[in-house]
Amino acid sequence: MAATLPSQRPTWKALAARAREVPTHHLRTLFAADPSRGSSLVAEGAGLYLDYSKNLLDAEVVDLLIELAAECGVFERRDALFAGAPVNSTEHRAALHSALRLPEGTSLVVDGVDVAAEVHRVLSRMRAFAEDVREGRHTGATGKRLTNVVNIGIGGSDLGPVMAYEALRHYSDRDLTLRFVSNVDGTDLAEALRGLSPDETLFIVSSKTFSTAETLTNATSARRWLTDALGEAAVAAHFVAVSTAAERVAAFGIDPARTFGFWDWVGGRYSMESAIGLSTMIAIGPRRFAELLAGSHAMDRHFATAAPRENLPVLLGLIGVWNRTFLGHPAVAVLPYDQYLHRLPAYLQQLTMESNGKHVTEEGLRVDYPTGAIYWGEPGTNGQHSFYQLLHQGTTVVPADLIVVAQSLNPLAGHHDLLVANALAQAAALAFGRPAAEVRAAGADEPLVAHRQMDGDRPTNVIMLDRLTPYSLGSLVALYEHAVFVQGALWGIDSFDQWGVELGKQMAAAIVPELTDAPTDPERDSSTRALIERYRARRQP
Ligand code: G6Q
Repeated sequence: MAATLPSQRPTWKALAARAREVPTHHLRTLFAADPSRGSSLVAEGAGLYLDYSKNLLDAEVVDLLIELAAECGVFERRDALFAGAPVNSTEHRAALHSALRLPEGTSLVVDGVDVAAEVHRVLSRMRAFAEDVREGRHTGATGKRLTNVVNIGIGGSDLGPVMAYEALRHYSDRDLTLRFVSNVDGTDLAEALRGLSPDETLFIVSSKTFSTAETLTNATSARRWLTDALGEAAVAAHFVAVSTAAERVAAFGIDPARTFGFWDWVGGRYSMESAIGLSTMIAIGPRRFAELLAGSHAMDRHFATAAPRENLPVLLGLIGVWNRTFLGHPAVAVLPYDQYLHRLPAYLQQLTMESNGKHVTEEGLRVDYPTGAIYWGEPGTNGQHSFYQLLHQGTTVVPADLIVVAQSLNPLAGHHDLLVANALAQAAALAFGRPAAEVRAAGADEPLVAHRQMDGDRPTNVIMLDRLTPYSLGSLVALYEHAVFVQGALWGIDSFDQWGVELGKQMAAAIVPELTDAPTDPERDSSTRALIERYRARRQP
């Protein structure tokens, strides 16, 4: 049977028809017509609560979205994902991040290999090393305790570890200093090393392929910084690697006994719970790291087994499709009301946009509907004092996910109620707005009524955690991983490849020699040529 787009399906067309009716409703009228929305359009699982009632949909639309997902094979694909089938079809690989958090003693055999056993072998080596560092048994070349840990990696080998370290700082060993270097801009490494003493510094070079230009350049400079102070022999005690490419690691000079492996079935942006999480484990300790894995595993089980109407990743994913594809909203704002989650928007930017920013289906058909939304954000309440103006009154509707934590880890008198009140108020203000009549009734001067009136009807999800713990963070991360999967599966795209990032990398490699003495490629466009010439004229010797 020839491949077709999901947009050809009658259920898709029924949803498109429902979307055309949306402008005739308002969240005010939807809530007035069904006062139970706030308790019926909600779901709970793996320690998280999702209130999706303030979206422009009703139970019937949710049912249609679930029907469409079923017709598009989303639930079969979910089962294939967990079973280790090659769901990353363009790279012929499984995407088995869920196997990283299988409990010890379980088994999952893929292509004759028990991947769960492999995972626990590596976890046990990570545990031993992390404990040695935390307890000062693994010392530097001069015998000093290694109290500074610098993770060098980029993209998936950086964003997860940074986000997790920041999110779980409360649980981290405060005697340790953790720093993260990703940008090939020398400033990143220079600033990360400022104030650190080489004899107390451990470098973790995190690179799945161990061929990423930025990471190898940073690792080489870090190595020089260390050996200039302590000599070549110090590399063995001060450098470890996390990679699937053992030979390249050895060629760089890192001891294979200090190399922590993972597998090609772990995608970069899905790798924070593999050995790529070594910095996280050193910071919070193996027991807390196990809780992180347990939280993700609980969400995996929830995704695999809960009925679609009660299934958080299914609901969050389908609401994303409704807002992006059927209502046409181009972006999603991620608004964590927890300072510890301040890097979550950056982390989710990669997870969502690198996974679902695709314009062809797995069969290579050009889609005729919008796919992956632009994810961005900042922690509340900071965002409220900057860009929320556009969220409330701008001409682009930006649906938002507000993440609220019930119990503060730093309960200073008066702070947390104010924080939570702001989150709840913003979600309600975005939904219900402020009609002109209300503004007038409040005594506003007539010329200001139009300025002070707010349309509302801005969709939001509220995700509530009881407390930010390794477990709830694991659950939250897996929620988004699987919501992204649901969207990609419905759109018919491969959420696990990233071909779009190749071209720029290749072109940069070709431009490098032209920035010094190689002649400029005459085929280059006039803009790039002129910029190269301008740079060469100003370049530092
Ligand atoms: C993630 C991407 C990408 C990758 C980096 C780093 O899904 O593939 O962000 O993580 O390019 O790659 P290495 O870990 O191989 O250095």
